Amino acid sequence: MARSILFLFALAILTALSHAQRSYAREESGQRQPQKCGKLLIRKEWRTLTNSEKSEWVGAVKCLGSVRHERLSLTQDKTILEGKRSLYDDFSYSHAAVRHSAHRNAYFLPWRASIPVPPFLYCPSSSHTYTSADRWFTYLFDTSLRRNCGYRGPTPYWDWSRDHADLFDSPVFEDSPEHGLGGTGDCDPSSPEADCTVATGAFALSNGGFELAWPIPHPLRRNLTLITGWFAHELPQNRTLGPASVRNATERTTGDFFSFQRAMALMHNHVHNFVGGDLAGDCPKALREQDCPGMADSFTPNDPLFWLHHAQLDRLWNEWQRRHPSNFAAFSGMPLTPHNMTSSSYDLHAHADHLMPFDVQSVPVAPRMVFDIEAWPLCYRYADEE
Ligand SMILES: *[C@@H]1O[C@H](CO)[C@@H](O)[C@H](O)[C@H]1NC(C)=O
Ligand SMILES: *[C@@H]1O[C@H](CO)[C@@H](O)[C@H](O)[C@H]1NC(C)=O
Ligand SMILES: *[C@@H]1O[C@H](CO)[C@@H](O)[C@H](O)[C@H]1NC(C)=O
Ligand SMILES: *[C@@H]1O[C@H](CO)[C@@H](O)[C@H](O)[C@H]1NC(C)=O
Ligand SMILES: [Cu+2]
Repeated sequence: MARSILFLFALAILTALSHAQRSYAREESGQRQPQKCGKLLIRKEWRTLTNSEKSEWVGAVKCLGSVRHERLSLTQDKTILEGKRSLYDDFSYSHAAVRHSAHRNAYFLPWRASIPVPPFLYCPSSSHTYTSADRWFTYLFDTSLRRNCGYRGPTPYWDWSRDHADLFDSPVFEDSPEHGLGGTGDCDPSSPEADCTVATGAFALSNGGFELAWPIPHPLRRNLTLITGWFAHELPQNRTLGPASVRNATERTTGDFFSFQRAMALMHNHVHNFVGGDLAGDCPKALREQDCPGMADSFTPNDPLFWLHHAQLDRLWNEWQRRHPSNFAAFSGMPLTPHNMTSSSYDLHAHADHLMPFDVQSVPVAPRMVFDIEAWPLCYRYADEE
C-alpha cells in the first residue's frame, strides 16, 4: 500500500463546547472580564511518566473511545451520521469533515482563506495558521479527556528527537497491555488477514483496545518503516528527526515564521510516515481503493500517538516563540523575503486575528488567542525534560 503524503495541520472540532470555550464566547460578547489561569497544567514527556500515569492516560483515551454517541455531519444538510462511533472518533472525523466541507462549501471559505493549500512533503508549508489550529486541536482533545473521562494527569508528548537513532525502540512503542501504546502491526503481504493490525499494547483489541470508525470500522494499524527514496535528496527519518534537525528548525529561523513552519512541516510528516498505518492515513485493506478518503490525513488522529506527536510540535513552537521576542507573535501571511507574491505558498490573508471557524458547535478561534500557552484559556506549560 502506498504510503500517504500528509497534510500538516489538524482541524477541529465538533465536540461540545468546553467550559472554557463557552466562557470565552461570553467574554467576547462583552459579558465578562477576561479570565485568568489558575494553576498551570504541566505537559510531560512520555518516558518521564510513571507507569501508573501512563495507564491513566491510556485509560482515559480508551474511555473516550467507549463513549458512543450520534453526531451531526458537517455537511450543509446537517444529517446524522450512521453507525457506531465514539467521542474519540469525533476527532478523526472532524479532521476529515472539515477538509471535505472546505472544498465544497462556501460556508468554509474563511477556512480556505486562512489555510489555503495543503502543505505537501517537500513543498514549503503554506499554512500559516496550522500551528495555531494544531495547538487548539490538541488542547480540545486534552480538555475532552478531562471533562468526559475524568483525566487528571499530565498531557504527554513524544520527543522523538531523543529516539531518532533507533526509532523502533522508542518507549512510545512499549508492549505493556496496561500502559503501552503498542508497536508495529503485522504487515505480512502474503497473509490475507494481516493489515498491519497492532497486536501489542493497550490499544490492541485483545487487550481491550477500541475499534476505530473511520474510514470503516477497523482496529489500530501501524507499519513502522524508515522511508527513503521518494525523492533524490531524501534522508531516512533516523537522520531527519534528530536534535540537529530540531536545532536547525528552531535556532536558525529567528523572526522567520515561514521558514520555521517549513522545517516543522518536514519533521511532522516524517513522523507520520515512519509510523505508517492509521497515523499515515493508509487505507484499511478492507476498503476498496476508490472508497479511500482522498485527503490523506483525514483519519490520522485514529492513532493515539497522534496526540503525543502533535503535543511535541506544539512544544517546539512554544520553545521557538520564547527564544526571541520577535518570534513570540510572529505570524503572518508573508515570509520575510517575499520574492514571489503570486506563489500559493504565500497567504496574504493569513492574519493573527483572522478567526478560524470551527462550525456551529464551537466558537471561532483566532491564532492570537493561542499564542501564549500560559495564558487563559490554554493555561499549561511544558516540563523541563530530565
Ligand atoms: C508498509 O510500509 C511499507 C513502506 O512504505 C510498504 O512498502 C508496505 O506496502 C506497507 N505494508 C502495508 C501492508 O501497508
Ligand atoms: C539509519 O538507518 C539505516 C538503516 O535503515 C542505517 O544504515 C543508518 O546507519 C542509520 N543512521 C543513523 C544516523 O542512525
Ligand atoms: C542544518 O542546517 C545546515 C545549514 O543549512 C545544513 O548543512 C545541515 O545539513 C542541517 N542539518 C540537519 C540535520 O538538517
Ligand atoms: C511564482 O509563483 C507562481 C505560482 O506558484 C508560479 O507560476 C510562477 O512561475 C512563480 N514566478 C517566479 C518568478 O518564480
Ligand atoms: Cu500530524
